[in-house]
Amino acid sequence: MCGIFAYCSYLCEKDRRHICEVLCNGLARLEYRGYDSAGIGIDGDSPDSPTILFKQVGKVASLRKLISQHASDADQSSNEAAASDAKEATNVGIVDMGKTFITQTSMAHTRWATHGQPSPLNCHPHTSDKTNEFSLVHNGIITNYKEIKLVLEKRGYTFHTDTDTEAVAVLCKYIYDSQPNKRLNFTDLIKAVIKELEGSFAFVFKSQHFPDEIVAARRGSPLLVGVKTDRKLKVDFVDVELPTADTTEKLSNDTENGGLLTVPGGNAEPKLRRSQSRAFLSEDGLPQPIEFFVASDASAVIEHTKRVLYLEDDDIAHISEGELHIHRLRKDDGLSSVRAIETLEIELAEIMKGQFDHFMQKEIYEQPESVVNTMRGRINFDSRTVTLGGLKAYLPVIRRCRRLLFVACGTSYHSCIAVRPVFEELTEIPVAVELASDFLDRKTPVFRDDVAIFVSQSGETADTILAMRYCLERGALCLGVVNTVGSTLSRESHAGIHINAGPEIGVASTKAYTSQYVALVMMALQLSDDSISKEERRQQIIDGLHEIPAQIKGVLMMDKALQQLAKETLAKEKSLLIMGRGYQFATCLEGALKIKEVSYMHSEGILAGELKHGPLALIDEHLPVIFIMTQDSLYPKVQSALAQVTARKGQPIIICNDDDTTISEQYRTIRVPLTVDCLQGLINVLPLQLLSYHLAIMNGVDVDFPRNLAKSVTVE
Ligand code: G6Q
Ligand code: GLU
Repeated sequence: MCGIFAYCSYLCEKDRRHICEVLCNGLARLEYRGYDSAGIGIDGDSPDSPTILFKQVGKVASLRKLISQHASDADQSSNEAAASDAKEATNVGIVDMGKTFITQTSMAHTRWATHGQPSPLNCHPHTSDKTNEFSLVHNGIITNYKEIKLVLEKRGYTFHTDTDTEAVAVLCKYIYDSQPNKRLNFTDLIKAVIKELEGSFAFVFKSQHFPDEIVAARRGSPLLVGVKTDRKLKVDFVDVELPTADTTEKLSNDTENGGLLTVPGGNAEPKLRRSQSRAFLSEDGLPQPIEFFVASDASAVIEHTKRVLYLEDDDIAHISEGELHIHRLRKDDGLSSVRAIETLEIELAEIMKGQFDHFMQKEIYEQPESVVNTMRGRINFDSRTVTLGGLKAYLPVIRRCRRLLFVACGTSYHSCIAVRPVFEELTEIPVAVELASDFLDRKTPVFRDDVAIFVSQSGETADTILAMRYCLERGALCLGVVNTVGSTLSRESHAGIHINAGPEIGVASTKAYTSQYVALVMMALQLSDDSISKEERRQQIIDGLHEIPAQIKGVLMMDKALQQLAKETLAKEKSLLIMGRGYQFATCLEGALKIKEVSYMHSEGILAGELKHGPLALIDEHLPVIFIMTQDSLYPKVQSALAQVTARKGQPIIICNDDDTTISEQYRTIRVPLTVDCLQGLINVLPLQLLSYHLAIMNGVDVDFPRNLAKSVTVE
């Protein structure tokens, strides 16, 4: 769901070309989050000249082209092209890319449209007016934007785009214009703006009235701040500066004004300023060169710095004069009074494609390593013990709980379905698996003796976060199983585990699925390590996990054969059924989702036990069906389902074990190694991941940027 990137440099001389390069590179790292259009906003030639905007539909490459066409040293033809640009693509003609800035603030955005078609006009940054008094980039949805627009239109303000975001830009101007003595500082102005907003957001604001400053704010969408300086920071945290009065009330609706917003008197500075951001004070007290990078996630920052600070909901970050200040809307909301400056553990190489053509391909191939990383330090294969540090303190509570409630979306939901049987078997606790959106729609009853487990690769999925907050309010113990360190889910849950799969950039989740699967199996093993009756089964599963990385490697060597199979049997098809049952039902759902989301071919995962209850009507000699028929206690039942399909001239492709001799030669098979029944899904999903990848390529799909999707759905 969209990418935000802002770059502030203080006392570091940078030319415009470098600034644009940093912004576009930052966007390129975030492109997997949303990519129907992109834009940047940079300083004009003088402090009071309008912010320069470049906005373009398509991916970041199209934006780079637009910028280069406007560069002062561009060739004549491209300058002519620049001159003919639609006016909304940029507000300038030719730009001197050689101009340098000692201090500057700039912003960038890659969009996943929610309100208003992708177009240069609807692209961010959005502005308050033609002179760009206020400009901003936004991630999320402002749910009360229509009411705000209506009020502002009554006050004579005009709008030019179809987006919700523009209402916030104009609201900035309205509040600035309306304050009696223009004394609001930038932070207080943005506080006044945010108090009027409903919905989810991450913002970065810039203004002509506050040159060389930016304000960033978040509620429900992630934002972090990277810090780059040659100096050692005095302390590794930033104090949170609390307001003197509680400023949470919305602006009163002034009835004399016909129910329009009224504006606070505007205390230029909060009476009590907690500190001067001790982290950025230099030894000699003199200002020091420093750079800040505000981004939706760490992948945009890692090439510049590993020192980052994660903003919490309702934090307002103000960057000015080489300092970062963190403010809050509310006086005492129980959050920590400091924000730690942490050190990122990811490496730049982890967010590069390396020798692979796509991130999805790279991440499929990373799975032998990523599952090892998930188990590293947590499973001792000699003593056959499992230790999940993040859960240790909560094991007794979890073992006594009334119900284990798994809540997730998409692929993460499938990983919960995959482990439901083994959780029930090993813990003997009732297990419910819920899709976050439906769980909230139903207002599902939740109790204090429930344990809710939220599984999310990004840790930022709005539906899953809202479900967790729903459970937190009802007193359930809330655990997170997350891949992204520092994400909202990992920070707001009581405890949990990181799956340590490394950054997953491809929109279609692959290595996160197998790592979530492994992490959840480890959780079930840990919860049952007090049960003598389960000991033998636990050891069988732990021994099975030990072999999984090598077995995954073996299946990946079938890639070429699977590519051929895709080409010969599926490439031209319009629909595909994937059938299985028991432990393999999740595999069917996950395989179908992969094929849908990257190859755009309709695909449906079907519980083989349901075949006779309707889906059998679909079967004929034309419709391709993949059967998952690996060895487990349900093999005979899947066999009878297969017989029903072949009796109706179905032409199944069968995923079976290497040594299975019962399969008739007339059917195509995909042979995979045998492992423990509850782990077999880790192996069986791989051919489906590879098939979906190859089908997508054959269909000419941009695999890492499938249409209409984004990597992290941070809106409901
Ligand atoms: C699957 C997609 C998508 C994803 C969900 C949940 O390939 O990436 O279905 O699994 O949107 O995302 P999180 O796991 O980040 O919550
Ligand atoms: N709702 C805003 C828009 O549609 C922001 C979308 C996004 O997060 O990219 O422009």
